[in-house]
Amino acid sequence: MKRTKDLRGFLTEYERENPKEFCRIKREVDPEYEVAGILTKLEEMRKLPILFYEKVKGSSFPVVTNVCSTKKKIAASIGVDSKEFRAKYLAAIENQVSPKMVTDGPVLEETIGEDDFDLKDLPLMTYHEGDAAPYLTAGIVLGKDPETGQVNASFNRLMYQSRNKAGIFMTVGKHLHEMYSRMEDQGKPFPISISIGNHPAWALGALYIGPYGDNELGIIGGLLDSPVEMIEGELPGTVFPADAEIVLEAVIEPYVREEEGPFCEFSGYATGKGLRPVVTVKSVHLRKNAIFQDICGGQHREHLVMATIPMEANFYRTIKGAVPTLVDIHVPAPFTLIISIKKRFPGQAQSAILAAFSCDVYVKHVIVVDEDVQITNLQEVVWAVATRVQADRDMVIIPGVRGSSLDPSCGEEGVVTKMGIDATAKPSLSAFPRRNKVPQEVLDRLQLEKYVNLDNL
Ligand SMILES: Cc1cc2nc3c(=O)[nH]c(=O)nc-3n(C[C@H](O)[C@H](O)[C@H](O)COP(=O)(O)O)c2cc1C
Ligand SMILES: [Mn+2]
Repeated sequence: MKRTKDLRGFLTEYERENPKEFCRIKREVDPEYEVAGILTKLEEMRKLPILFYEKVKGSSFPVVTNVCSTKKKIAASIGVDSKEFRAKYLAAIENQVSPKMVTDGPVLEETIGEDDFDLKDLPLMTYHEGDAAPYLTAGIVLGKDPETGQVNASFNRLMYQSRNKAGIFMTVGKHLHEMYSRMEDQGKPFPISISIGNHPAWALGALYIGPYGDNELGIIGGLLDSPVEMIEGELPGTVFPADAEIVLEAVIEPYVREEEGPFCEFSGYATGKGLRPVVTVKSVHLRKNAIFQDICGGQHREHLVMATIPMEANFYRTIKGAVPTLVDIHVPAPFTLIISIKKRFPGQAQSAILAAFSCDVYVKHVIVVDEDVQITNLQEVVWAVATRVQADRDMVIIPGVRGSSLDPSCGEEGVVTKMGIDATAKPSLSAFPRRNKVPQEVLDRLQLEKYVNLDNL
C-alpha cells in the first residue's frame, strides 16, 4: 500500500481502515475546555479515537486531536506494526533520507500577509483550569543554526498574547533554545516557521533526541522512506514543509521577554509562569480547507505516548552502547526511567545509570533491575527495589544537574538532583535464592479439574 506523507492523507487512510478509532464530531464545541473535556471523558472510558471536530466555536477551521494517541496509530502511519516500530525508528536514524527543496506545494494554496491575520482566527485551545491563556501545542517549530544552516525541529508551546504575538517556551539545553541564544549573542532576530497539521512522522522527528546538529528532517525522510519536501519562506532563513496544513512564518526577537505560562503540563502540574521570549508572526500559509491539528496539553495519552516513543529509542541506543546486555527500557512517569539488564559484571547497573543521564536532560530518576523483572509491571519493579537494594550501597546521587524546569520540585529553575537506584541483585542474580516457582513439570502434569470443582469457585 502506498503511504501518504501528509496529515489529511493519513487521516483518510486511518478512518477507512479503522472506522471505530475515528470519531467525527458534528456538534459545535468550544475550544475553551470543551475540546479537552470530551477527550478527557473518553480517556476515562479508556477510549482513544482520533477526534475530528467539524465545528469549533469562533473559528472556521476543523480541529483534529489524538492523531498520535496510540502506538498503533503512529506505527500504522509509517507502515509497520507496534512490535516492529522501535526497530524502524532506530533504522531511520541510521538511514536518513535528506530533504528535498521545492518551490511550490499545497501549503502555498493561500497566503495571508502581515497585516491581515489574527492569531485568534486559529482555534487556540484552553485545556485546563490554570492555563494562562489559549495555547497552540501542536506547532512544529523549525529554526536554522546561524553558522551551519542546519534545520532543527521541535514542538514548543505557544501562548496567545495579541494579534500577531505569542509567548514561546524553549527548554534550556534543547536545540531551539541553543539556536535562539546563538542568534541573540549576535543581536539578531531568529527566523522560524511553525507548522501545524503534519503527518505523524513529523512528530517522531520533532521529538527525536540526539546531539545538536543531528538532522531531524533526514530522520523523518527515513521514517517515510522518501524525502520530505521543504519550501523556503519569504522571510529569509525560514523553511517549512510543503504539505503542512498551516504554516506561520515568524521571528523571535532578541532580548525581549514577556510573561508566559502557567500551563498544565505533562508533569501533571500547571508549571509556573516566567519571563520568556516572544514570537512575532509575519505571515500565514495554508491549504484549502486547512485542518488545525491539536495535541491536548497536560497528562493525556497522546502527549505521553508520542513523547515516550523517541525517548525510549534514544535511551535504548545510548544505554546499549554502555551495557551491551541491555534487555529493555520503560518510561513509566515523567522524568523516570526503568532499565533491565542482564548483568554480567559488577558496576554495569551504574554504567547504565550514567548512560541514561547522559542522553536526556529530562530524566531524573533511573531504576536498574535484572532481566527477571517485568519492567512494565511496577509492582515487580518495587519488589526488586525492596529486596535487592541497600540504600547506602546502591544509590547514585548527582546534585546540581540541568533537568526540566517543568519539574515543580526543582530548586533553581531547571536544576535538579539526579538519582539512580541499582536494584539488581548483588553480586549477581545467581547468588539469590530462586523466586517462588513450582517446578514446571508439576504445573504441566496437574490437571486442576481433577482436584478442584472449578464450577464452585
Ligand atoms: C505536544 C508537545 C509539546 C511540547 N512543548 C514543548 C515546549 O513548550 N518547550 C520545550 O522545550 N519542549 C516541548 N516539547 C518537547 C520537545 O519538542 C522535545 O524535547 C524535542 O525533542 C526537542 O527538540 P531538540 O532535541 O531538537 O531540541 C513538547 C513536546 C510535545 C509532544
Ligand atoms: Mn534537535
